[in-house]
Amino acid sequence: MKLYITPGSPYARMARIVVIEKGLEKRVEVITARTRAADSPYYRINPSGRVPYLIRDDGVGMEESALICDYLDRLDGQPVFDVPAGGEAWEARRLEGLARSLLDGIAVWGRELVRPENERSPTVLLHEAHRSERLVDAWETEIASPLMHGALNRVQLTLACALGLEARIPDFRWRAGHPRLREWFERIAARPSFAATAPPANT
Ligand SMILES: N[C@@H](CCC(=O)N[C@@H](CS)C(=O)NCC(=O)O)C(=O)O
Repeated sequence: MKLYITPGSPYARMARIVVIEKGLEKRVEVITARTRAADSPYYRINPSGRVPYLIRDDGVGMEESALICDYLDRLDGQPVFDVPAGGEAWEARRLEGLARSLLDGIAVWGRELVRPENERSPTVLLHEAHRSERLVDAWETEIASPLMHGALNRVQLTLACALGLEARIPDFRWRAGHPRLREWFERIAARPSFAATAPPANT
């Protein structure tokens, strides 16, 4: 299988972490794609031009981090990233939505910052900065949920990849005033799979 990524993408990072956590390094070749470039050869592989993108053993390609993570997690028939079923499933999905919301907002913020300075929108930058502040405040409380502790699951994976974008966005300084979230993040960030996939600073 082939997994197309970029080193700075938090969505691709989720899939890369699953590859490592599930010991799939020999089965999944990780390839750096050239995104956001006119006429990139990658567009002939994935028409959307986005990462992550997984080309399965049967040659079929698919995008969307959640789908790819689920697929990789299920290859051995023993998924570990699943959240509980039954009544707790709603709580898990609620928290997953909250983590996704932070991730999506910060991704928009980061995308704005890679544009040439004269093309950046101060309105978008401010909007996303404020959104992230509100969501990080909410997470300082929500992090107490039992779902955010114990075995790594896809809600934790999403939130950790969102918070990890501090490496690429200098103004995303979420740690101050959020001691519980900081402690939680540092525990997750110490895992070899997170350390091996840390995003480079935005240059
Ligand atoms: N909803 C998608 C988002 C993927 C996404 O936005 N990837 C960005 C990198 S963080 C990308 O490939 N951007 C390149 C482009 O927009 O052309 C997912 O969860 O996989």
